[in-house]
Amino acid sequence: MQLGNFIGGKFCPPHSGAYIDDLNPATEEVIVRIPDSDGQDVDDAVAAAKAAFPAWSRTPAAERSRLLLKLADLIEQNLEELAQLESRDNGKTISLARRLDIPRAVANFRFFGTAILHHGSEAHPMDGVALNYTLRQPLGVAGLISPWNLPLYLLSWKIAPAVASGNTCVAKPSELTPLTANRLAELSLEAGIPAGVINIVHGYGAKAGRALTVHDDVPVISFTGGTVTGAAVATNASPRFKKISLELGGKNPNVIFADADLDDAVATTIRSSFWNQGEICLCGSRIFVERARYDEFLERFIAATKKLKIGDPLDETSDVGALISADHLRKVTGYIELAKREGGSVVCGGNRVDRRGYFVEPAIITGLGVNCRVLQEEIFGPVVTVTPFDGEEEAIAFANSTRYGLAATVWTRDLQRAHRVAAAIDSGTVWINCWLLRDLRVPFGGMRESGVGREGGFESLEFFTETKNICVKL
Ligand code: TXE
Repeated sequence: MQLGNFIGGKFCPPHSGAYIDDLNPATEEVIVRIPDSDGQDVDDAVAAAKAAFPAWSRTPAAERSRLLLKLADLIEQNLEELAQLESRDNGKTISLARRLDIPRAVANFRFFGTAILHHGSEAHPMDGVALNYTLRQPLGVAGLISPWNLPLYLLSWKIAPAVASGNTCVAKPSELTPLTANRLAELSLEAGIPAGVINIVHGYGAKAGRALTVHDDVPVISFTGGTVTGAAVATNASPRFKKISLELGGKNPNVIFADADLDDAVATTIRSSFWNQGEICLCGSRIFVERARYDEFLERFIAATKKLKIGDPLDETSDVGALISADHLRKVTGYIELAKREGGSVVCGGNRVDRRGYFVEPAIITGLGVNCRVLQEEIFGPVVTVTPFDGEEEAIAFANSTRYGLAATVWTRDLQRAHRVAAAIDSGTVWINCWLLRDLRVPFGGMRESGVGREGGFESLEFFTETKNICVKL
């Protein structure tokens, strides 16, 4: 079976006639073939989006809202099918796809589909001399590049605000996980979203993705993916003075003080370490535990990790599924080997599972210093390190010892310390005694090499619009 690009409301083959195999990472079998699109296909998609822009940008917000809410309803009605597609395409467990990925895509469309109704402009009267007001206008064709780890969740995080605020878009989903993007295209037609408002071009990042980032008719790029790729996107888009948002990698610290509620800290840390096989940019991968409770935490954490069931992602009872690809499996297991060479001990898991598919046991590593590569580089798999610390100052220094700054978690029952430490950690998000709770109204993004720009809430609507100051003499 072959998928097409979704351009101007129609599914079209790529100009080159070339296709890419899309594999199921749990079985290594080809599920479908997707277009290996090039610049010509991107040109077509951008032209379709550009043609749809004048009418869509003039469509009343209430009507745009109605269509996006209809799309949200359709995603919800097809939740089970979408969860199955996501699980087969990505290797994630069906239970997580059902609980996290697809409901969050519904929430994204509902949130931005209603936020647009409440988003206004500001006026600044100049003491009877003049009146300034700020007009917000959509930018045109938005280029949206998304990764494979939360395919529909992150694609909808971009499409929903872009389109809600009156832009049209060309989305380039990851070549590793095209299935739910394709289904979203079909549902957008069913919802009645006009042809050309949402366009989807499949293919490799270096070809189709790059063509989008350098396209003269695409004034805004929203990218989520790895830091190295983010740098390439910035290099290509910046000389063209595009508006760019980059949501990149992380090496998130999880700081557990001795006074923490350890039952909760262990249970939550299991999720923050191994949900989605550790393939969530917000997963905590460096766990720091105050020395007085280090042994106790480690023992309980290892025991809980050993109870996780690794297996067929479509099995309701599986806790850990397959990694996304053979390349990624090599990367992840390479870091487990590196940990040993750096002097660490793999105290739990870390072996490839003896079955077809890209499965690796969740791994816990101890005995490494904060400057080792394993604690510095993003692994993006089910691999965490556990390190003891002494006192608040050292905890903060350890947390801040990487080039990243995406998310952090702090566990303590001391209210003042919780706030002090949260403020001192260089991170776009800090969770206190919890993980992954997200109110869609809050700004989201990373510091340092975890990214540039903030999305979420009205900030996303602002990102996808340009302000114009209009000054009227009174
Ligand atoms: O993602 P890429 P990859 C991290 C994680 C992972 C590493 C690499 O550490 O191991 O990144 O993953 C498109 N111009 N994260 O290689 O390359 C690509 O086709 C324009 C963190 O799988 O970042 C895909 O659609 N686009 C992360 C998207 O960029 C390009 C999520 C992301 O792919 C491009 C995923 C180019 N030159 C990986 N090259 C997170 N922060 O959530 C690639 N792409």
